[in-house]
Amino acid sequence: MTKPDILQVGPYPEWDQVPLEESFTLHRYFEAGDPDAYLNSVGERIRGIATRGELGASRAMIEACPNLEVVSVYGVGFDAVDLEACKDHGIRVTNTPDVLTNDVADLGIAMMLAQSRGMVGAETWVRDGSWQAKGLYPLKRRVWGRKAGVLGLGRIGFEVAKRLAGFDLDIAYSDISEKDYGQDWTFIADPVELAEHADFLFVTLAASTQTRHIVNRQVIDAVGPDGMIINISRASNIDEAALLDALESKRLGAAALDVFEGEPALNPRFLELDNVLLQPHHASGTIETRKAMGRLVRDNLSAHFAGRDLLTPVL
Ligand code: 8YV
Repeated sequence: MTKPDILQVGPYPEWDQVPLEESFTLHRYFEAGDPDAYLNSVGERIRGIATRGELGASRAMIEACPNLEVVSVYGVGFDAVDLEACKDHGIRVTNTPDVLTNDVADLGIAMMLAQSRGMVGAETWVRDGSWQAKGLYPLKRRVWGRKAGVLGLGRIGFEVAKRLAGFDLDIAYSDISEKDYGQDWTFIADPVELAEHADFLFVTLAASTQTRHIVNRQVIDAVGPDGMIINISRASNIDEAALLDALESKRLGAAALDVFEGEPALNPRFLELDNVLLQPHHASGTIETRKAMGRLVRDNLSAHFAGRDLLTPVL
């Protein structure tokens, strides 16, 4: 049986690459010197696209593949896939929910702790001899017992809130509607009011055109000079220019960010700031989770081409 032709948009670890190649003929878009010319040359043959959350698939890419049937995303976020284009052409879309939820929540909590307690600076303080030369490291802010706001109580937001409860934080959340999880968490629909409540505002919503810049200047100012914004979702959920202004002027106390507009390039203004913790979009970046994500990408593709139900369909 001939293997279905798959356009591979970004690299995967070897443990995914090998089994993918056993089942499919892969066309490595990410290695093409001239991506448009490459797409023109292979487009006709492509029946599936294997992509990653942050890379997605544009309308131009989708429409360059007239025989495309399915897009399989290595990631829970599918905001970078042009879903309208997929609907227009009857193309299925899958993602990798659930398997990454706990790791993403863990990193959000770790970022809050690291930034609030100044762990990165404290590590440098030890390594560069400042401890011996200058004495005690400057005091930082407590985490336990303070107030948290979770913007988006989906799978990841829920796991973040569960963990925050372990630190005795007073937890409020915002979502489209109140959730009945039997927890003692306060529902505050309005993001500005949620931010007023929060010392730590976690941004955990799935990104879409509706959520673009939901964390705007007003929300940022409501978190305030004593507060911190932690983003483990997508950069587009925050007005990044407003965030930078607020961090620079200290109208916002701190931020801990795993995602950036235009990543992996990022606005150089971030690099000048001492009140921000920067992470390279690796909230799901553990060996265990990435293996589970890779398997789900393959299993969805295999299910589709075998005519079985998709495991985790988006469309
Ligand atoms: C991944 C992600 O870092 O799940 C998502 O939506 O953005 C992340 O888990 C990414 O997809 C890996 O390339």
